[in-house]
Amino acid sequence: MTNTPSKWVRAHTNIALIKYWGKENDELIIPKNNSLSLTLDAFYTETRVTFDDTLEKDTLILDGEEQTSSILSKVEGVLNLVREKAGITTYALVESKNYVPTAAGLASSASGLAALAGAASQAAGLDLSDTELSRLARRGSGSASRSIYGGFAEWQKGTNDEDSYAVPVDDANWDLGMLFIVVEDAKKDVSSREGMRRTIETSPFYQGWLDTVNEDLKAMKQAISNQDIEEVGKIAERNAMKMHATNLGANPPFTYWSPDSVRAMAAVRNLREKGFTAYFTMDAGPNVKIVCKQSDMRDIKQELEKEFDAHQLIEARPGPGMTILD
Ligand code: 2P0
Repeated sequence: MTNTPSKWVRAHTNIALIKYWGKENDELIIPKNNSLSLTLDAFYTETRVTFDDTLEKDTLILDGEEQTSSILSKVEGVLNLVREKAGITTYALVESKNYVPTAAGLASSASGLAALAGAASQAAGLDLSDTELSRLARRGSGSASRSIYGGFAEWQKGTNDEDSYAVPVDDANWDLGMLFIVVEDAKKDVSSREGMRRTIETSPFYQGWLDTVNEDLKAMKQAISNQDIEEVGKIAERNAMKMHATNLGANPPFTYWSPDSVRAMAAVRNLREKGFTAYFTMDAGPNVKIVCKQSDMRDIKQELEKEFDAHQLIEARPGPGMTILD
């Protein structure tokens, strides 16, 4: 089993419509609240892993370049869990390719850590269930737990390492799309890890988030079962705004919004005035993602091209769960 590469494993990124914001347990990555996401077709990572007894350290090659940053420590965390479970003592070579439209700045730990969980467990000869894969991916990055599944997935927070994992909710095989407005970020980043931690510790608004997120989740699941895109978008937008409001209340305060993010949000409101079903969500960065109808995406793009460059606009549709490639 060792010294033989795994097959390539592909996992797609996901965007949360009910956000994960805050950890109950930092080490195990147990979240404070359940979250719910849509896995997308447009962005994904392919990874293979080789446990190799000639290596002197874990090595991550991403798009042809060796990585040494925080992403390597997340990768090592997942590799350690796999080694422990399989009784392997050698280091691993992790080869990864990110399929993200050029210049989009959308590299995602969700697809990366989910693909790693699949490839590393396979390289180690472990035959894990989807639930076990979701738990393993979660230990690399919380949002990765949801990328095991296609369509809508809910990460059920649970209370410990065993019962905190994602479950599939709906395959999203309906007229739903997501249009990305990719905007420039001039500011220095606050990582989502640091942002969550600071918000929990210092923001008086964080309790308001916790007090209301379950209502949003319940309403979102109802809207999904009704295939009601208008309602899905409305709930996603207000949930995202609440998450971002907690950050403004932190000490020191911070925001992921750039001036162009605000311009993009105004453009989405403008789309609504023109009669489109269009709502936005935002994550730990300045890009704005529009929840809309797939069948409207072309027209919406045309409208937005009056204000943004065509290369800033990227179309995405619901995507599949993790797959092993032949
Ligand atoms: C989400 N985000 O639900 C939320 C919304 C960003 C904003 O999950 O610390 O990279 O590795 O568990 O998963 C980004 O955080 O954080 C994220 P860790 P992760 O998608």
